[in-house]
Amino acid sequence: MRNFLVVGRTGVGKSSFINSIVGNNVASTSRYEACTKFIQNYTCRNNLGDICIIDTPGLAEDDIECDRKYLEMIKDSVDFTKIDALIYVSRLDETRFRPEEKQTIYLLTEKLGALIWNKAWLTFTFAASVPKESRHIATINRKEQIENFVRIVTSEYGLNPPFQGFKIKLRVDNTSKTWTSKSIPIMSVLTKDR
Ligand SMILES: Nc1nc2c(ncn2[C@@H]2O[C@H](COP(=O)(O)OP(=O)(O)OP(=O)(O)O)[C@@H](O)[C@H]2O)c(=O)[nH]1
Ligand SMILES: [Mg+2]
Repeated sequence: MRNFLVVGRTGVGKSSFINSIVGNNVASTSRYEACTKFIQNYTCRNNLGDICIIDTPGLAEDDIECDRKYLEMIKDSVDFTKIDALIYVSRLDETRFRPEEKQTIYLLTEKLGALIWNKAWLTFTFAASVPKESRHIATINRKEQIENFVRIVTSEYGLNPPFQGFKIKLRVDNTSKTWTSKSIPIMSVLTKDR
């Protein structure tokens, strides 16, 4: 069984991403308000393997104390020695590197420790909201923004060797059944031994 911890700002599509993987609407989602308030585990079994995927409350929802409370909840209920990857979710269709995103990366590092980024994957959601012709460049730009910032923050926390970048990058659109990143079945990525 491989275990994944899904984190990111509120509304970026963490729960929707989990629903896409599990194939059912197991996790509640909301268009208009911050939705997930507790840590929730979802298991998924199919012929490609078993996974457990952990949904978490979105960060940068309200004030920083609310984020710290959510991160304490994650720390208390997740066994980090059993986590195969931290899946950091962000929207592909944003162009500016927002202060909320920076705050989220800061707080994740402060509360969960810089080492967590060594086993981090990056998932971009809302990919279909970016015109097809600009999707590739948008992916490169957003990935660099995020990776550069993670590198800066983790170096402040003394991560050595420095952050090497995300191990796996996925680009998806949760409203469409076809994965935009080369239509790779997501389960094959999540269950593959690496
Ligand atoms: N177009 C599009 N909409 C999406 C995508 N992913 C999620 N959404 C929509 O965005 C809204 C928020 O999605 P959620 O899955 O609830 O987001 P979340 O990150 O779990 O939010 P919190 O639980 O508040 O942290 C919902 O209306 C989803 O239908 C996507 O890839 N493309
Ligand atoms: Mg959610």
